[in-house]
Amino acid sequence: MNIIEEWLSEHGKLHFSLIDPDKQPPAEAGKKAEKCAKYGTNAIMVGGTTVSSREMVYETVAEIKKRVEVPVILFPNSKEFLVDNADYLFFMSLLNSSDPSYRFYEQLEGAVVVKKLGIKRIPTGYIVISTSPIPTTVEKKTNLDKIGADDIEKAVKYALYTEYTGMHCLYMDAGSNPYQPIKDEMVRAVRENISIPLIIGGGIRDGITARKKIEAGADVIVTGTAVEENIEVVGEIIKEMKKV
Ligand code: 1GP
Repeated sequence: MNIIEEWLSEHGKLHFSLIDPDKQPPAEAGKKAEKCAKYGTNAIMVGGTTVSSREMVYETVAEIKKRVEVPVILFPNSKEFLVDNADYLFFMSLLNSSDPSYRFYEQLEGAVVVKKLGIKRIPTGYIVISTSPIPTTVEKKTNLDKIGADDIEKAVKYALYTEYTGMHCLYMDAGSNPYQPIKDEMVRAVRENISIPLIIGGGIRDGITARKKIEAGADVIVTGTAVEENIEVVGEIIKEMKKV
């Protein structure tokens, strides 16, 4: 069993809270993490597409670790911002990037850094689904082999590739604060085709939406914007997820 599978067997479906170190001072990030942990979140993810300071990542992780016991997982946008005080790292490839640096070269160079830091890796296939008429930050930053909101066949193809290359989980993301989350039909089709843990994020802003993703087959729900803008919603999401 990989670590995500272990957590799933221990806790049931999981909720991860994403904190962007660029959005608030480290001490405030620590307080947000503490609130999310009280609501029952299972891990704090630290990262974001626009992270720009290694020191901020380090300090943010340090403040979070002072206040919570749940694991802290780095969600990196570059090898430049890796730190050794988090518990885990999503060692991930943006599989549907048509830019090889996000798919391969950052990871190639990053591997040596990860070895040096000694941080535990969670090999992750990451795919971005384009659900919005206006591109999200991640879509603006990278050239994608676009997977549209209804492009189920293509999403399944990438999901199968992820499983067949030995990744420990698949993270399907609609990007931060998109027009709409990934559709339930897409989650269901992917779930029917793969057996590795399925992480779904992007645009999940209320309990019912989160529950529907779980019912469709998601194993982990990630919320970021809700943590930043309306943290009480995290409690509602976790409560609703537990009903499944
Ligand atoms: C983005 O999946 C995360 O990478 C979170 O998205 O900010 O829309 O919750 P939101």
